[in-house]
Amino acid sequence: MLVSLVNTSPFSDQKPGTSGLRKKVKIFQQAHYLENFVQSIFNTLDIPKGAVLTLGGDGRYFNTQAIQIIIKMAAANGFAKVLVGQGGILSTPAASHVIRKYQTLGGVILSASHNPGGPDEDFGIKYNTPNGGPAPEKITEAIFATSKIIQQYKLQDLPDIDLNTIGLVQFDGFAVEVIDPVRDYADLMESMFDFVAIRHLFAGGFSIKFDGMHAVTGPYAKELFLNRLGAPEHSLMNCVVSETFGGGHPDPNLTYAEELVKIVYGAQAPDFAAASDGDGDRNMILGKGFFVTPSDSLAIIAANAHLIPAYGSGLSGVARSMPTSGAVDRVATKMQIPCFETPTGWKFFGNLMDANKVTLCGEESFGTGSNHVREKDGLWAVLCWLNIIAVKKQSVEAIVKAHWAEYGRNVYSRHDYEGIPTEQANAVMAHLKSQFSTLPNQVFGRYQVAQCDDFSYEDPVDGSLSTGQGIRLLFKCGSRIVFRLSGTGTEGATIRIYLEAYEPDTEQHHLDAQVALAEMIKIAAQVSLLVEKTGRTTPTVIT
Ligand code: VG1
Ligand code: CO
Repeated sequence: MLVSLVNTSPFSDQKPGTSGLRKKVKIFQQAHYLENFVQSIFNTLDIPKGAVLTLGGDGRYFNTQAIQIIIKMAAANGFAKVLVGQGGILSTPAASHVIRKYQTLGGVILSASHNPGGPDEDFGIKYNTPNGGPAPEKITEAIFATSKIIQQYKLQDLPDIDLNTIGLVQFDGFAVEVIDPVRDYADLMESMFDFVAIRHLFAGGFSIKFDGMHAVTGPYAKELFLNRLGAPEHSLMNCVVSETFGGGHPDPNLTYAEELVKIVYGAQAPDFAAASDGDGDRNMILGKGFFVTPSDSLAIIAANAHLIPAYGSGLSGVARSMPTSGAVDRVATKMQIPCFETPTGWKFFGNLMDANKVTLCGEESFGTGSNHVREKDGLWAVLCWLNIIAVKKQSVEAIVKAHWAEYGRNVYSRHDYEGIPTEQANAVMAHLKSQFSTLPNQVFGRYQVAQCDDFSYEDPVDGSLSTGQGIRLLFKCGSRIVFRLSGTGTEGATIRIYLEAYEPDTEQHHLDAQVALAEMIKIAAQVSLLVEKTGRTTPTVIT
């Protein structure tokens, strides 16, 4: 069946952001809206005979309705088969693995990641390429361009699929296979880590608490931590997937994972705690009364990777997004391996991993991963830490402090100002840009500006150029302030301010990051005029 769109599409002014298209559910529910985007994806693909599509999402509201529509569209667009996770579930890293393992023609992943879910909240959709990673800019641009001119979409007249029953459903020239969303992923994890050592660790009384935040990792955590590693049941919390994520904000940070943070800083604190986000690609790592910044976590995993069986033969290189702290750079220097600095967003790591230039990569926004898939991977990061702890037999805090003593500490914090009217946010960025030539050499207390610019990146593999990736204020001592507009929010604009100061002196390592960065925080306000232009005096989220 061909459905013609009247006039131009309802989607024509919406550009997909760094992680696909994220909008309110109500927008996705408009007539033809989802269909337009999906058809635009399919139109940009060359779909050969026999092509298979991976399909799944994080279980949020509208997930299963969207899946039924996409299955009918895949059939009409010439796919031979769709692999869909049972219940419509596939975490983002598990989807990436399924695409790679079964060599499908990419996949469609339904998620708005860490954004809330529900009838009045967010939905999202993205296409991942056959390497398992998010589509690069040239493909998302092509999808966007197509969505503006598209006149019709194709839909096959098929009955809805029973997504709850594992097995093959066959039609004339088309099939849907409902697969176990957990097994392949759990097998991959078991092949990479020393499960025997982690099992012993748990058997010896080492306690953990994993917070699934009512999102997609629940079933994965059950299989890994309870069934395969023998942890007691009370090691898990919020591990039943809910369409509204329990009414919460499934973002594993100190603000939104409040329930877990309270436990970790309370009398009953476990030895280790972690949380993951809506679609399972982010992670937050905590010890007893101790928070590990994602930038430090990346550096520490890199420094100890040789203790993990999958990385026993070493790392080819590492990469971090530009706003991520330089902690991992110091590890790379010592290990004499390359370190790449990319723009924000996982898609930039894919080319480096495909070309075998990097093994590990990460972002300050609670994303860490490796070349085992082409997405960041929350549970993988948790297993990295557990494997390292099982070998080193030290607490999380002791491991971090020993790392700082050896490499110095990159004191780091991110301040988010969410829901700012777009014009005000743009005014702040414009004001910063107007000072590119005047800020260099200016002195602010003990900090002198070396350089001020907008970050751009030339991909070392395909030579493609990405500009406008964040305003950098670089100081002569190596400290930095970065200003960026979020590309994933759905309400107004979000300004992110990233602050970093290098501290070699171990005497200072006990300091709280906000205290250690107080002077930088003032400089950020002074140069951006954020308070004057937005009326905001405090960030909505501090990490
Ligand atoms: C945020 C993070 C970024 C991350 C992106 C997707 O983007 O800052 O580091 O890659 O979310 O994460 P932005 O543009 O809002 O700063 V998620 O867990 O989709 O998958
Ligand atoms: Co996510």
